[in-house]
Amino acid sequence: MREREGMDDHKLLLLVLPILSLCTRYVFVSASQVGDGGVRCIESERQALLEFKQGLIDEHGVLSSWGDEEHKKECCRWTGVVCSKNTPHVIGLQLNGAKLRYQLRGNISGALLELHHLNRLDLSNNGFRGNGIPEFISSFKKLQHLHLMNCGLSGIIPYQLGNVSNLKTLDLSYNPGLEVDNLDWLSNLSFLSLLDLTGIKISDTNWLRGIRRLSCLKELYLASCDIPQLTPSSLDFYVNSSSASLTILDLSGIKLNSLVFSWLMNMSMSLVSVELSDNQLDGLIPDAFGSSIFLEYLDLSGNQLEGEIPKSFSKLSRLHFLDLSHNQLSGLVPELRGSVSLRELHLSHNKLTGLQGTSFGQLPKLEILDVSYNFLQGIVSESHFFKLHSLKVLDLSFNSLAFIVTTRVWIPPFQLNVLKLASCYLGPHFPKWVQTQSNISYLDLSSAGISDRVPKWLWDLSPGLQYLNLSRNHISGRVPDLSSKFSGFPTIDISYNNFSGFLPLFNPNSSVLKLSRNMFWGSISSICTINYTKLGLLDLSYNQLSGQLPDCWMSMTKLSILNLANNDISGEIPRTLGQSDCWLLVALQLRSNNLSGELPSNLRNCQTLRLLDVGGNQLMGNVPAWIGTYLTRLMVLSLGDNKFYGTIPPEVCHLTKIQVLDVSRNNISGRIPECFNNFTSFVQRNRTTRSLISITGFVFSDGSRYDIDSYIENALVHWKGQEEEYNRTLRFLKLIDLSNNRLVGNIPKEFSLLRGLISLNLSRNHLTGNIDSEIGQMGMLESLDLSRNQLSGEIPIGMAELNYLAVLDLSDNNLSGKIPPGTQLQGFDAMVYAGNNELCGCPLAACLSAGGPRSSPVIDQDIEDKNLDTGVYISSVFGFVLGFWGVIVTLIFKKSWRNGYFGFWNKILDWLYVTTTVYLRRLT
Ligand SMILES: *[C@@H]1O[C@H](CO)[C@@H](O)[C@H](O)[C@H]1NC(C)=O
Ligand SMILES: *[C@@H]1O[C@H](CO)[C@@H](O)[C@H](O)[C@H]1NC(C)=O
Ligand SMILES: *[C@@H]1O[C@H](CO)[C@@H](O)[C@H](O)[C@H]1NC(C)=O
Ligand SMILES: *[C@@H]1O[C@H](CO)[C@@H](O)[C@H](O)[C@H]1NC(C)=O
Ligand SMILES: *[C@@H]1O[C@H](CO)[C@@H](O)[C@H](O)[C@H]1NC(C)=O
Ligand SMILES: *[C@@H]1O[C@H](CO)[C@@H](O)[C@H](O)[C@H]1NC(C)=O
Ligand SMILES: CC(=O)N[C@H]1CO[C@H](CO)[C@@H](O)[C@@H]1O
Repeated sequence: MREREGMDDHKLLLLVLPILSLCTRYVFVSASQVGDGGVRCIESERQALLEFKQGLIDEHGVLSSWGDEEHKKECCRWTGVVCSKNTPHVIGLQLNGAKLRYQLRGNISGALLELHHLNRLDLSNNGFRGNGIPEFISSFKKLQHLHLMNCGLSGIIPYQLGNVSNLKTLDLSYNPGLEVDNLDWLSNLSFLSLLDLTGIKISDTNWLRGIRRLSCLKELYLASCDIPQLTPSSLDFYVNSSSASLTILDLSGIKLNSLVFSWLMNMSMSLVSVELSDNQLDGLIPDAFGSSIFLEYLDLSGNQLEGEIPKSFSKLSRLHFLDLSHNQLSGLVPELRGSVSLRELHLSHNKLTGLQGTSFGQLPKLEILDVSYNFLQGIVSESHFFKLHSLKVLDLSFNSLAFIVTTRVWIPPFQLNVLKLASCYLGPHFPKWVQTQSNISYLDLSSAGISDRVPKWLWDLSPGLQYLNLSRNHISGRVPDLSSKFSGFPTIDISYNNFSGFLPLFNPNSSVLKLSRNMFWGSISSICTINYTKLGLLDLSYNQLSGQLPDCWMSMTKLSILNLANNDISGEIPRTLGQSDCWLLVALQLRSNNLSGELPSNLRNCQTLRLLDVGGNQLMGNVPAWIGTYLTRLMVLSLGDNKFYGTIPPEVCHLTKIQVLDVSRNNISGRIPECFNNFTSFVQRNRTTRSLISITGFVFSDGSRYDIDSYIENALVHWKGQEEEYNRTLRFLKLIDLSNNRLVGNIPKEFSLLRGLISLNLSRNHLTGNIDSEIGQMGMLESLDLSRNQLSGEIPIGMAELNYLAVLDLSDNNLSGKIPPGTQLQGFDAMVYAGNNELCGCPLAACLSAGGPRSSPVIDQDIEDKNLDTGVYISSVFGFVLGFWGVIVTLIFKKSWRNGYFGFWNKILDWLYVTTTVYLRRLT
């Protein structure tokens, strides 16, 4: 969908550009000859214009030529005023704000009515915010052209416009505040040939009826209107189809359904340009399009059209633009031999399965061919490109095609600018014919099954090369000095290959450099030649780079992702990292290196960070409090497997967006702060939040976007590595890992409030106290590891409510009592509970005396658990009673026990009292 967004931007730009354009001031001067000194201008019209000017706010003096002074008397020379050639009357007022460079604001004065001969009124691109369309306009009997595009007008369009019976063109587009509730008045405009209502609200359910009455209409623009669905009744209305003269039609982005086809097909003989993109068209594309023999432009992209592409398209000999992308079209791509004018063919994002014959091979004018993201199978060879002399853009990516050239030396008939063959099998050798493409600026040969040495010519292929993607092949060899190669702001992705040798010098203007998963070795200091005001992404992870991190991180104004993980980089993290301008840094990954020293406090300046991963190094010092105070947008924080010491600063709880918190395998002591319920992302139970998606990606200097979300998702996969398998979408992962430290004290009660948490690991610490009886509230928990602590007390019965729990480890604690019976807690392996000497019940050995006399010396005052229902109560009391009498009986017979357990008895009796009182009170 990214490309589609791009298109929207493009459209927006088209709208905005004229307004901003610095074109020289466009001055309309009367076309008439002015007699020496003689003033042609009619006084009453001049006064009317001055009064009109008074209603306006003209901050930039656009109308400075309008005035009462002697030398300004000739109103036919005023900016934007057009007088007739033959009579002195003002016939045109052209004050388009885009052409005048500045906007006029204010009100449109009724004084204009004095201009009885006005034929053309253009006030587009001005700021009449809050005003409606003035009703007096209906009194201009001679008005033929009314243009009020993008004027900030609002309100209901007055029906009286229908009285301007000579109107030929009416443009009210891009006034989002405008609404028309009835289009019947249109029928009076029998000369109307152009109607542009783009972007306004049309609440007339019979809108099509009004439009179909316009027998002279040639151009209709209703794109992006808020407009009711077409119903069959809107088509019932009788229209003499022979009168239909529509040639240009833009109905994109208005949720239109396929009923529109039956209307269109009745005027198929006149249509030249049809734009129906981003609607809700479904079903088949009507074969009848093939009879629209004048059709030049057809855009049906972004719908749900199915079935095959009609073969009749081949009859459209004038068609030069065809876009059927982003639909559900299937079957073969037809031969379009007859569409000899075709210049652009966009078929991407469909379900097309193959190519018929040589398909597009016969289209001599074809410049853009995009069949990416389909299910195309089979082999593409030279013969498919036989006559494509004009081809500039070729995109076959993400199909199951193999591109096999059979001649030994193939010299293609085209010179491409863009070649996208991602996931197209080209291998095993590097495709030689690419060498002939010396104008190429975008080259994507990723995942192409190439197992070869990189050819030397590649690096000098084209001086205009800006994008090179060779990732996910088995390409080997060295990368030469690139500092003077490529142009613009190059993107280079050669990740997942077998490149080796030293890191090359890069083009200083590079915007994306991905060299991860290769075998580059040696120092990384060459990255210092990069101009960080251009670089957005630097990924050198999974290589064998060593040496120190160079100290050249000033002005990283564009840098969003820096990934040096899984190398052998040593030394301290330089202080300049973050010292200035890390405004856009989203991810900093230094994991699995040999970095030492402390985290430089300058990183606090990088407040946009979402992912900070320095795990698996030799870093030390306290866990910095500034992480919580400044880096409040963090979603992933990994400090694990380092030498951090001290306590967990309570400031950590400011990280309300955190989803992965890993400080495991350090030397952290003290208590766990009692504020973890501040982690709202953990508290929210919602499984479907797309939290990581809130990073929408950054825009490069060349306008392209980079998808940071998918990058981070991948990063998380790597980050988790083999340590733990998490086979669902990683953005849903919510994890806390504090294991392998020296934490003491209780597990704070706040943990039970983390209802969205999926994995909790507190193992290998010195935690004491009970497992909170409310733990059952952590309903999303799938993995819980509390092993190797000194936790005591019983396993709370609430734990049985953790329905998703798949991994559990409570081993090596001091837990006691009976494992809550009859729950899924029995389903775990006995190892899960091992090393708790006083724990019993399935899957461990049965408790002595049917209920566990050795159980629970600790009285659980929290038994009054709101979540426990009466049934649970009854069973627990029943269990108690059984155990109680079991003990009594034993004690009666074993005297030695009686003395030993005297103290224990006192407690049990207290507990019996409390429990039964509570229980009885509840029952009544
Ligand atoms: C518009 O024309 C109708 C008749 O077609 C007339 O009744 C009405 O008064 C006119 N309105 C204006 C504002 O001229
Ligand atoms: C329909 O069109 C034909 C030919 O253009 C014309 O002769 C006829 O009068 C039209 N009929 C109506 C009802 O407008
Ligand atoms: C390069 O291609 C791969 C596979 O097609 C893709 O995942 C990756 O995002 C591309 N790299 C860039 C920088 O566009
Ligand atoms: C890590 O770096 C230290 C110096 O900071 C060095 O002594 C040690 O050998 C390095 N370890 C590895 C595994 O490279
Ligand atoms: C919880 O987070 C908010 C917002 O960041 C912060 O103001 C508050 O101090 C935090 N509470 C604790 C106990 O840290
Ligand atoms: C952990 O920190 C303590 C002091 O807090 C220190 O005595 C101990 O040696 C440290 N252990 C390691 C493995 O660094
Ligand atoms: C008014 C008119 O000519 N309507 C025709 C439109 O086209 C359909 C077939 O597509 C005919 O059935 C209608 O008569």
